[in-house]
Amino acid sequence: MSKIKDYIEDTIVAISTPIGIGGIGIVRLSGVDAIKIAEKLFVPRNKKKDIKKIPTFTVTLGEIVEDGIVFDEVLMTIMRAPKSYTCEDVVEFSCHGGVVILRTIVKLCIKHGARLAEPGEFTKRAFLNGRIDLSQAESVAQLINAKTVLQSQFATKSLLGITKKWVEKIVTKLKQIIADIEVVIDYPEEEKNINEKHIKTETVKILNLLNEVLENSEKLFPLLEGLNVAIVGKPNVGKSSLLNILLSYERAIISDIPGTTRDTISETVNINNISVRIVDTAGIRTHSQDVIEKVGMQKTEQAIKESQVILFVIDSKLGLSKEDYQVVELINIASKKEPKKVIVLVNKIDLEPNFDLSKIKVLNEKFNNYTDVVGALRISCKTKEGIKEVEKMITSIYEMDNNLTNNFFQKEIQPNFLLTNLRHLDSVRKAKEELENAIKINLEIEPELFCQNLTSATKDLLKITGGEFVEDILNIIFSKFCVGK
Ligand SMILES: Nc1nc2c(ncn2[C@@H]2O[C@H](COP(=O)(O)OP(=O)(O)OP(=O)(O)O)[C@@H](O)[C@H]2O)c(=O)[nH]1
Ligand SMILES: [Mg+2]
Repeated sequence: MSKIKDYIEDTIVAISTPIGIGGIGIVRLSGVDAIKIAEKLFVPRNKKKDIKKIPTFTVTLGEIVEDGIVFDEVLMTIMRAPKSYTCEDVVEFSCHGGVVILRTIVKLCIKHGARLAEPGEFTKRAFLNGRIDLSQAESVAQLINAKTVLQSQFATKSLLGITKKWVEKIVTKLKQIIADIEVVIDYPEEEKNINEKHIKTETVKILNLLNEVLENSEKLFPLLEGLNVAIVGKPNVGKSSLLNILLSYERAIISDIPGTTRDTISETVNINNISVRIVDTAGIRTHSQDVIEKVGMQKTEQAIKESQVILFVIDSKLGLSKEDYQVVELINIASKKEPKKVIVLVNKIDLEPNFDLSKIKVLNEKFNNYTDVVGALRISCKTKEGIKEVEKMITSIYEMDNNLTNNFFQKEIQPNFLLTNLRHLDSVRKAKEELENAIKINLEIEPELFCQNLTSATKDLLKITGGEFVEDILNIIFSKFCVGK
């Protein structure tokens, strides 16, 4: 611990807002010298104000001045220890949001004794100083990186301590059982018997709690992670046009020249609360001799392999051709490794308003058993006809795959508590194994072994909150943060 203590004796500084141009940008200082450093840089507009005496959580207008040069007009917020984000003295300068000005103010802070913060170091200090546990610290990163409303909601719950409380509840129960057995082991002269039935029942109850959370989390985890969707088809059918519509902005180049898209383009978008990664691919024409086009084709194949859902785009004006069957072939090959759901989209329906979907029924016979054609839709990327239906079909596949009902997104049927962090899931799985082994033990014969298993389970669970922490784990966790958080 001494290493950690030394480590938090210095004062850190970083730009806490994204690097770029914005209305405001925030420079954050934290540590024992934060206020002393602020005094050297900041001149309050009201010259009579003494920075040392400014009350906590108040905002003061002033300027950043060095050697008589005014660098910016800023608002300074002081949050005094221990009631601050890091539990240390924190000073935040809300500056004008320009890269040069923010970097200059950071440099001035460093000149006056601060050190540039490492990624996640403010949150790490909040953890090391005991304000939050490790699960809460990790949920800060999850919240910042959330791509869907649902992801952010679960991250917020964890940030507010739901994971911490769940772990504490289970650990208390485990410790109670361990204590009950140890009393008998330590004081055999009292001739108390171990109530094996009671202890096993209580252990099974805990095991059930772990199983319930694991089951819910494993079922819903993919939902939070999102879905991979590939748009495939022969050249010029409107794949890139579809990508742009689903993203609501002009991401890919569109042209009437076949072979416009040569590389794969992927973007993540929120469709009905599900995080969907959409990959636009190069139009498939397997006979091409062009080297770049051949590489593009390999990338298309790869994109199909990595997706659960394929949007197979066809041109209504041209109808089915040899090239469409080549697309089917490629999907079939990829499906053997992992089954695919295919939605056939007949595009450019504005040009062929009477297109009858029964015309493409023949496709069904061409797909192999691993490929599930879930539906066919008539769409137009020009008039946007049918696009809402495409989105609905993607969502419904997802909900069916995950045994979810349409009501999932209504709060009342969401499980109250989920583990949305792989590290936490792993710890619970390990704890579960320990308990499963424990209940097989004959308590009369091997009470110590039973206690050992329960103690290991406790340690596994405490790794979630950092009650049992290893510095390596800390370094891995916080290195994934952005600087300034
Ligand atoms: N009329 C009409 N034209 C469309 C529609 N969708 C796409 N187009 C046109 O079709 C042409 C090809 O569109 P893209 O989106 O570039 O097609 P692509 O499948 O990505 O083509 P490649 O990248 O070459 O494989 C462009 O001129 C589009 O404007 C549609 O629904 N109706
Ligand atoms: Mg394209």
